[in-house]
Amino acid sequence: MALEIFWGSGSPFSWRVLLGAEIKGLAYESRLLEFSEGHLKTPEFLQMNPRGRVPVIRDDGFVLFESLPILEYLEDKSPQVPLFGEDRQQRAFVRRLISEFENYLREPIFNLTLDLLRTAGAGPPGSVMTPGEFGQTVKAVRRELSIFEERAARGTWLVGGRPSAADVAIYPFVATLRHAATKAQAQARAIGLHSLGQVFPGVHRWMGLIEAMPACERTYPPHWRAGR
Ligand SMILES: N[C@@H](CCC(=O)N[C@@H](CS)C(=O)NCC(=O)O)C(=O)O
Repeated sequence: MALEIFWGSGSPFSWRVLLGAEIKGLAYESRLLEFSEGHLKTPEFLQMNPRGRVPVIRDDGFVLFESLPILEYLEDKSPQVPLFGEDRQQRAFVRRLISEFENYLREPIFNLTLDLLRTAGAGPPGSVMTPGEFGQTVKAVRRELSIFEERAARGTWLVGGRPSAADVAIYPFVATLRHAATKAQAQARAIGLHSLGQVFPGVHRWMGLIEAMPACERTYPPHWRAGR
């Protein structure tokens, strides 16, 4: 059985896996699940991932969830187009950038994204943050994006001369924040994140590199394309 990828539209964790598979040129069966239809909470899906979350892959009967281990699995399965660097130092650098993102930026950027979407009436169920939480989260996102801006300002891939797992792991979250900012324009303007290009020109240029890849076009969240 071919590699299957179970994913959700607009899920940055899922987007990581789709982007990785596309960049590697892997053949896969796309299994798009609908959050609102309860597809992630069916007994069949919960058997694959008891947390009821995407992404999940199934490869010849082997089931794996958690986006970053999935990227590592795809790398081992198909090392010809490397996502984790071409030598030991590049590999360490890719992992360091992912680790920094996971530890310092992923939570605040994702929480801010969800909050902007909820404010705009477009997010998943859940309550919006208190003003105090919101302020702290914005501060953390701006601080970490400023640090990331220094790396992105070179206008190249984050590591080496090709897209790596660092680009793949980070881009979907920044793109999802940008999308949320277009939905909640007044709030985004109030916190100075309405135009990433103005505030973080390096990040904006780096996003352009990724967006020029056919892999990005092919994995662009379908419900965004439909204007939702
Ligand atoms: N740590 C997981 C996070 C996966 C995750 O939170 N996915 C979200 C979509 S962005 C999900 O499936 N949420 C469904 C739910 O919580 O019911 C990963 O890296 O794959």
